[in-house]
Amino acid sequence: MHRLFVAIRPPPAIRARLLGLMHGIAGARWQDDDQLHLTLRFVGEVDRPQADDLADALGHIRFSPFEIALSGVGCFDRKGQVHTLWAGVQPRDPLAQLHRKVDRACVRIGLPPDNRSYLPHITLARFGRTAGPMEPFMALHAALASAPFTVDEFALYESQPGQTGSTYHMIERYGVQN
Ligand code: 2AM
Repeated sequence: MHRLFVAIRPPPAIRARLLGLMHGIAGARWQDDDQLHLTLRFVGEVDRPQADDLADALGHIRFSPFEIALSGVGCFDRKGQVHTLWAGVQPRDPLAQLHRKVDRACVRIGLPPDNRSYLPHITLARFGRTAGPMEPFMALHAALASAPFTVDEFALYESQPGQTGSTYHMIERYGVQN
């Protein structure tokens, strides 16, 4: 089985900016450069034929290039415990549109639709039980902003669990086609 997701890889200057933020929270497992991405659609475990079908279906997606920029930081928590720290992006609309197109491609090949609300983000760190206080970091970076960057491609990735977090391998890249 293959654990897949569809994501946008931020350009080097944006990744460098994010890597520069990564300090100041005890217990944070900061992402490294290779791991930085903005998920459009988490696919989950699929078998080889489904992975091939999905790779094909994604090739039929048409979209126009658009611009986004970093915008603020946020957390995901479960039962009052933060597990993910992320950087936000704006505007979210063109990402939500692309998310829907990717979701339709998934449905077309027989996967269930993703009915969860889509909140585009770039994960910066993950936490176990021992997360230090987040407030100073959140306050410092609440107004995080960047120059806009163009999104003109996305890619299908495979996630492989490892001892220092997951390793992501690009399977296929999809550009803007007119
Ligand atoms: P996260 O960074 O917020 O955890 C690969 O795992 C990518 O798919 C990550 O960006 C992850 O988001 C995202 N993702 C979305 N839903 C997921 C799920 N149910 N399990 C694992 N990853 C998920």
